[in-house]
Amino acid sequence: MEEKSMQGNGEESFAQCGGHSSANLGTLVLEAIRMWEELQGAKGVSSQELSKVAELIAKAMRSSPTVQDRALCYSLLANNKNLLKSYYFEISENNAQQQKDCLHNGEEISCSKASQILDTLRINGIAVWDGLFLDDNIIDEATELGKALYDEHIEVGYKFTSADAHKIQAPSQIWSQKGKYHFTGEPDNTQGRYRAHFPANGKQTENQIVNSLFFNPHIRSIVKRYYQAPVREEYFLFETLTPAVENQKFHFDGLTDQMKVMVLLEDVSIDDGPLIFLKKTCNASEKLYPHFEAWFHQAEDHPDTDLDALKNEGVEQRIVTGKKGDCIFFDTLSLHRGSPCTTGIRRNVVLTFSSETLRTQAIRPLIRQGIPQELLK
Ligand SMILES: O=C(O)CCC(=O)C(=O)O
Ligand SMILES: [Fe+2]
Repeated sequence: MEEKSMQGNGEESFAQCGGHSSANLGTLVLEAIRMWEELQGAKGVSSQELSKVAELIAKAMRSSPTVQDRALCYSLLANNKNLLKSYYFEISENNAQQQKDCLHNGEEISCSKASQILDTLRINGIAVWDGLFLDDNIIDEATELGKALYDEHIEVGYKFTSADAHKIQAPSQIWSQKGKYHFTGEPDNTQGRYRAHFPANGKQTENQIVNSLFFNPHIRSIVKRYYQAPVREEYFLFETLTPAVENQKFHFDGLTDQMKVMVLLEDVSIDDGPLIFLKKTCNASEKLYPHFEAWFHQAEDHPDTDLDALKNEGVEQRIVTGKKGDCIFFDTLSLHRGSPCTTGIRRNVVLTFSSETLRTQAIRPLIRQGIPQELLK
């Protein structure tokens, strides 16, 4: 980590804010800090003024900020609740605008069913393409592979659930004919949930079954049009859920734009641990803000969700049971949770896409884990 030494340049206030000289900071960040400090002298700060500062920070974060820029902006937002809230609404609004602006000149949608899925997805944050893979051999092939990976995990798992496993980097990283992947399962993951992860990072994996699902043109086209921004295949999961009692809390998966596409390999009934999703939670709102705030501070846990209050605002809960071959698209910046299998087993795969939206660009540099602790105030 390169860090230039502090120089006395008379910019006391910048040093107080982030402990760095202005020589290290981008112009937009300096402008934001200057404006923020001027506002501190004023009696009250209006919401327009807050969003002006937020806008400057967002612009700075989208233009290759240095680690000092990022640390300073993180600290500024983390220490000023009203500014953080304004930032949340600002970057969500930027995304909404980006989607509107691009809607008229996007690529062609593959078919009318895909258009329907896209419309529903925009309203609800979730849409199900029933039987997209019905009668497709790929489902049976993926099921066989998922079972083989689970069996392998159970063997490898015994080796790596000892106390020492946590000290080893990626303890269960495996290279085999099946490709490069790693497992998580008890006790690392929540109860009864086993996952084989295939990283893709925008490229084909070494496994052809994974690739033919992950690079399906209908799916990619829907995800790309949903965001109206570049999308990237991040990682692919084979999931096996076995009976458990633990319930997940409602959560977002992170702060950046991400879509998960769950393909059911077998029928999923209410006993098989279906996904639980809150429709119409894909847009920023006062009620969702506590979840954003918790993630921003990297809190240990998500806050409890006041379901009744959300329902009063038109939010509906969907318990996503379904049939083998169904394909469930969901925006992971909407509230959702896993539910435990009571008696059954759930087998499915999950395709995870990220998108380089204006929101993603404004928030990624501010993810706390990515900023050296010693630069944070
Ligand atoms: O497996 C599920 O039903 C949902 C788990 C979850 O929260 C996720 O995959 O993001
Ligand atoms: Fe999740």
